Amino acid sequence: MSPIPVTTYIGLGANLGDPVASLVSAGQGLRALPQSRLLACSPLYGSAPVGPASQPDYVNAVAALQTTLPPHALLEQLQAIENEHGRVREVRWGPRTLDLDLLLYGQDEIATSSLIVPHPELKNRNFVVIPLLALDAGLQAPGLGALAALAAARDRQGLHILDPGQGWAG
Ligand code: A4P
Ligand code: MG
Repeated sequence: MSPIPVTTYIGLGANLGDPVASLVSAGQGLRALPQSRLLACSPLYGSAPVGPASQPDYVNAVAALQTTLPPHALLEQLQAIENEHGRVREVRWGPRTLDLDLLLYGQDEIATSSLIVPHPELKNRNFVVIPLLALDAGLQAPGLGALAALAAARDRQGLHILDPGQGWAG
């Protein structure tokens, strides 16, 4: 019997080189993943850096992906796309050419040494919560409840939709 497809959400972020080009190319990478179908992409957002302040603003977005890949296999695929974009892991929360985070994997809760889902910082980051809600205003996250309620408590400080922010993933 074939595995049941799961809807997952991937956070994309970049603030070095040409961040928009990196996200466009990462979107193509997501579209090409095995056992997967890219369902939708949020607008692109410009976003003030969280973490060390002496780094450029980020471009962020979220993609919805339907997949039959198990969670750790999906994470490996995301890391392969990061590596194709010259990602070098140096400073925690420091600048990067491309960061792909596995935000949600259906309603699964995962806590292993290499993968925590929902992403532990999801609820603290308007550049994740607001794009998620752009894709699904009724989205629920395990352990967090309705994201709309989280967003009500969050501001949009430092976050703006880029022009053109739609249709970037083809
Ligand atoms: N890992 C565990 N759970 C996950 C998950 N759900 N998704 C592990 C992805 N990876 C996960 O990640 C370190 C390890 O986390 C991985 O090897 C994986 O096994 P990393 O991407 O190598 O390290 P990092 O990104 O430097 O650290 P961290 O804590 O993951 O940073 P974040 O959370 O990715 O944040 N400000 C704005 N405005 N926009 C941004 O996009 N991004 C960051 C990076 C900081 N500030 C930002 C933004
Ligand atoms: Mg990361």
